Amino acid sequence: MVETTTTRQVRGACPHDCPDTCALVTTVQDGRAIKVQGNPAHPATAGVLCTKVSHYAERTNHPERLLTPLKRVGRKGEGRFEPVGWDEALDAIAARLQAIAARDPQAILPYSYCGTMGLVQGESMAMRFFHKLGASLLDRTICASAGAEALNQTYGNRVGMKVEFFAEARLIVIWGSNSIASNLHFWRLANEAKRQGAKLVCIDPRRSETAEKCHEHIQLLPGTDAALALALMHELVVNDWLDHDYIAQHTLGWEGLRERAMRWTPERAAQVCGVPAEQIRALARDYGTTKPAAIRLNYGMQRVRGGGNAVRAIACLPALTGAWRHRAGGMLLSTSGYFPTDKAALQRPDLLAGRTPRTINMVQIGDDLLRPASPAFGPAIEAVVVYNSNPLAVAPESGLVARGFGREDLFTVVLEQFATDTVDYADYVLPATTQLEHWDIHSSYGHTDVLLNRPAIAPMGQARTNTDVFRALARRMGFADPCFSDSDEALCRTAFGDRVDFNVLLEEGFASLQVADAPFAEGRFPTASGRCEFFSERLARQGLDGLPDHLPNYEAAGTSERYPLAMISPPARNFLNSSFVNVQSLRDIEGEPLLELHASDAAARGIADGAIVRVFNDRGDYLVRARVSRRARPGVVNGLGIWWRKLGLGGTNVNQLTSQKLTDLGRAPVFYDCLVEVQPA
Ligand SMILES: Nc1nc2c(c(=O)[nH]1)N[C@H]1C(S)=C(S)[C@@H](COP(=O)(O)OP(=O)(O)OC[C@H]3O[C@@H](n4cnc5c(=O)[nH]c(N)nc54)[C@H](O)[C@@H]3O)O[C@H]1N2
Ligand SMILES: Nc1nc2c(c(=O)[nH]1)N[C@H]1C(S)=C(S)[C@@H](COP(=O)(O)OP(=O)(O)OC[C@H]3O[C@@H](n4cnc5c(=O)[nH]c(N)nc54)[C@H](O)[C@@H]3O)O[C@H]1N2
Ligand code: SF4
Ligand SMILES: [Mo]
Repeated sequence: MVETTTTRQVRGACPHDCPDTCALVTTVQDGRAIKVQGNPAHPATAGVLCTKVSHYAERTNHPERLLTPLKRVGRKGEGRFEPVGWDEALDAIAARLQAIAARDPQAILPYSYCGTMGLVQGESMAMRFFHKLGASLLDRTICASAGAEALNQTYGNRVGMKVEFFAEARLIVIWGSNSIASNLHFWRLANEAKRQGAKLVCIDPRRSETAEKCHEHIQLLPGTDAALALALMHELVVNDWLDHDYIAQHTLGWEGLRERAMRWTPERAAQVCGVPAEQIRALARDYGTTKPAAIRLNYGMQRVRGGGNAVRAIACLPALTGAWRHRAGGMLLSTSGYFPTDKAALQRPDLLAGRTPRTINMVQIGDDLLRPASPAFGPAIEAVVVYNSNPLAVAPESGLVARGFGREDLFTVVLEQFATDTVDYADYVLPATTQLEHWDIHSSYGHTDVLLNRPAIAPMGQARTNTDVFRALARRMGFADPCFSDSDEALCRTAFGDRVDFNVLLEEGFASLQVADAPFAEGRFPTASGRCEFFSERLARQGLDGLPDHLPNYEAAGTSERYPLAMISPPARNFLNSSFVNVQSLRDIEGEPLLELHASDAAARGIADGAIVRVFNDRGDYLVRARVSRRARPGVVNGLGIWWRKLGLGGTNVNQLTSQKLTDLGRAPVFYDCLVEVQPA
């Protein structure tokens, strides 16, 4: 007998919503993906993947993959289905959408986020379809829009330091991020700097894996970062650690900001932040006197009422000290603004043909699914098409989200790889390909390379790409525009046009953008004034404060007798939002849903380590195992996310407790601005 094993390697890109956007190499044996590794040729990846994506073959070949279209036979939420053929499913979906669109297409809502960050399987063919239809638009705000808007208003775009130069910094401030969990390749660079003698400081209400490995941990109360930043400015002024020349030439609005900062003594900020004034003074000294100093800001600190203002306040710091003069100084929150993505060519808003559908904010899907028709709102939502997202688990106030999706008259279609909580509410479930089975192209928000993802294997079972589903629906709806026939490879080429050399992508798998090493060494911020705008004329014109300020949380710690504990819900290290929760090997590492609380808060409530507790507020209840832990500070509990509701003890997850309120800038969610009480169950 002759052995005919064939093995080959295919280059790709990690699809997940993670700043690292790693380059992948998939080993395929006899048509089956057997191993996924980091591409050693891609500098930012350096041949290393996180634990989650090292398990990607397991996820792709998972016995619970959805492999045929399904039609609901049980009640909404029950998750009982029978298999149907693709044609039957697509015909039924097209007919139902057509009937609704004939009355008002705005009654149809796409709901999607970043299950894949791919520009093709994300918002390309799908947006073309919904634009042509005239469906409601979705405001995709659930993650980063407070910080994004803050950067736009301060630097003019979502731009910052090049991540590789963190390795040369002498001081690194990790602000609102658990880098070891969510930004592993940055952490590698931070450690390189540490070995060269750099000091690492972490600012986080939780003593995270990252915080305990830094030299200093400032364990402030949630939502108090702007107060801390203003007090740092106070100290920079008082001790004259300012770069007067940089301020004069490259910033706007210092006089006003200076006046405001002078009202924030370290003592005042210490009161608000719940940390010692001495610690604030010491951080100011480090930041004011160490060069180059770099801030790795991340999204954890903007999920509160004043999140936008806090990002603005922090973004001012490197302009005050002139840290931007050095390539290893400055700040990085996002690099996404550097990418010359041709969104209009991918998404074709021209297909709206003059119509201006209403916009639904994805954060408030709970309320909006339950809203009746009205002149202000427009038609009630009659159909939702979900792809690349799991709203039942990830959207705030999920009791209402479940009630909304539970409406028997709502028509719900879900494109998914797995039977998530959202799938349980679908009328039709369409099996989706994974990254190993389709083409895609990726920008990044943590580095400055474009990555190409080639399919490594054929689609599993009857799975189809998102693009294929929307092409097929477009055909059935009679949408004849040629753009509905574009192939995925053609869409990959469209994403950057000739601004990125596609041949380099085909050959290497990645291509680097031309970005200056020290992009703001001589100012030239992409704002209207060309300066770093401490004062934003645009915000002032909207009737908002033109200068950054501290805005207390909607639900600030210590302001409620009934709900005395502030709860944050950062992601677990081995999940990616609610993805991977069903991968057994990763779930085994995480164990089960946990609530970390400080020994003093546990003792005051008679809660022992390991006990099942009820976490609650006016929005709902969450049953979870308590872990009495040094990771929690007094007064703050950490409900690690984002578990699937159906895997939780009481059939809910942490978002049962979070609210649908919005941030000051960017209309974003306030997941970490949430008061609760905890009792033994
Ligand atoms: N392993 C893993 N990696 C991920 C994800 C995941 O789910 N798992 N999610 C991905 C996604 S979608 C995103 S957006 C990024 C997010 O990545 P980051 O923005 O880096 O956020 P996290 O690592 O989630 O860490 C947030 C940290 O902020 C802290 N925090 C909470 N409230 C406050 C506050 O008010 N102030 C300050 N200073 N800190 C606060 C939390 O305790 C937590 O440690 O990570 C991506 N990477
Ligand atoms: N309490 C709390 N809630 C949070 C957060 C928090 O920190 N705390 N974090 C928030 C943040 S930062 C974010 S970004 C959101 C994330 O919210 P989502 O973007 O909804 O992220 P996931 O939970 O990972 O769900 C993505 C789904 O897309 C599916 N998927 C992946 N690739 C494809 C594909 O190619 N095609 C199709 N059809 N499906 C695909 C996956 O199987 C997965 O079920 O959650 C937010 N919710
Ligand atoms: S999730 Fe992040 S760290 Fe893990 S492989 Fe993907 S891009 Fe890399
Ligand atoms: Mo996110």
